[in-house]
Amino acid sequence: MADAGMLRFHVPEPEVRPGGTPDFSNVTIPKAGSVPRPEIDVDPRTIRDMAFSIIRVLNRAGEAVGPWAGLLSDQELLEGLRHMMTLRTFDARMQMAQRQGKTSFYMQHLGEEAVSCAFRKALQPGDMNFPTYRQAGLLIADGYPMVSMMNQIYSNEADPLKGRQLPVMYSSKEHGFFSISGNLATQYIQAVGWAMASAISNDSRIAAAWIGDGSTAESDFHAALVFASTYKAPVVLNVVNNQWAISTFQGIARGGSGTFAARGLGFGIPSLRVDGNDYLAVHAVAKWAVERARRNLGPTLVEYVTYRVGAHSTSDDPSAYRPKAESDAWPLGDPVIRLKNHLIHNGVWSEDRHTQAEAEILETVIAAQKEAESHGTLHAGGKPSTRDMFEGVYAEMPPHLRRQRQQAGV
Ligand SMILES: Cc1ncc(C[n+]2csc(CCOP(=O)(O)OP(=O)(O)O)c2C)c(N)n1
Ligand SMILES: [Mg+2]
Repeated sequence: MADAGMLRFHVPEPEVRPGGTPDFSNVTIPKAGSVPRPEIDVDPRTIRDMAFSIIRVLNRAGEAVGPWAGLLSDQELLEGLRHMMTLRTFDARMQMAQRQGKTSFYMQHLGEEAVSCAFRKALQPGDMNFPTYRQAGLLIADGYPMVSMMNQIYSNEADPLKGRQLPVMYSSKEHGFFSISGNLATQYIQAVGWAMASAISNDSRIAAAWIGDGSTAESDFHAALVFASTYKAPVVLNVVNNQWAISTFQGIARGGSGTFAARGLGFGIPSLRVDGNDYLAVHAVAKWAVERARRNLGPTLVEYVTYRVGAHSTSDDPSAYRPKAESDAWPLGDPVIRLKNHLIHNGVWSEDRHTQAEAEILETVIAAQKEAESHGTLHAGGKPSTRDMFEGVYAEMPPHLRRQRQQAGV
């Protein structure tokens, strides 16, 4: 009681700072296969503890174990591995292209590839994602052309978005990928609204909302949960906890709730945590949540526990705020290596085939890059036409825009 009368301001601090030894001993990792798989119409009140555990399928020996295993064939898993490897190679090439001045900006997915690649395979055509900038795997795993993604990154003459969006802010209605907004969390509430509209019109399509750990501090996140809970919107509420929000550690946005998944409990929303570096676990949990939405059972909140291995973006230097070797100490491993080891364990893959696949994928990505660069890069070659600036906003161009277009002489 010595402090009575003197208030102290509390600011959560990360365990370790640059120069220190990485320490994740506070992250409790349940054994693979140990978390039960409830029926999809389970009473949310009976599974509250799932918001504090981690659903895992792949164990250290590369085996798929427990009640969430067994949904995907070896063929589907091989395809999943290829998607994650493609995203990783795509990232490496585009990161390099930014350093070469071919684009102004890029954001990598290193370490988080399983989240978006595996989630996409749980959806049906017509379902709509409201992604952040760190879910390009949704497009890769759905077969969206890499050339189109690169054209967007280069803002060249073939950019489907005609230079109007920041690089990596793709958009494709056909591939269920809503235009990305740089204003974080705004799309969470839009996803819920889209899902409500789908239910109102007795459609069968569901929505997937996406947000990072840091952005859950925005009020839009909480407003979205109110609407999703009240109207039982057919939506999967995804929170990607990659431990960092640029230089801010996840403890700031999480506050006192213990986990991000626990945020859903106050809204009566079933809330699960899953090993975000385990392709099989991500897919199985996504399937469970998608099925609930499709069967009118309402929203599910899913927290993906993962780690952002790379910098936040090409404008960031993580050595200023976290130990360099922190990603090596991350206890959930690397999603590509874990799925590779599982497929080797299943006898359908080998180190040699993996090396060969890496070379093939690199060749494919480089070919796409060459094609994209033939349409221009940031400072060279073709650009979107100035005329495009006036198009695509109004169904009928208002007179003032027509006048401005004439003045521009295009
Ligand atoms: C409303 C809003 N506030 C701040 C920013 C600047 N900003 C861009 S990314 C970012 C960090 C987001 O972290 P998180 O939500 O954890 O996603 P991650 O980058 O880790 O995937 C911030 C603060 C923004 N774009 N929009
Ligand atoms: Mg984050």
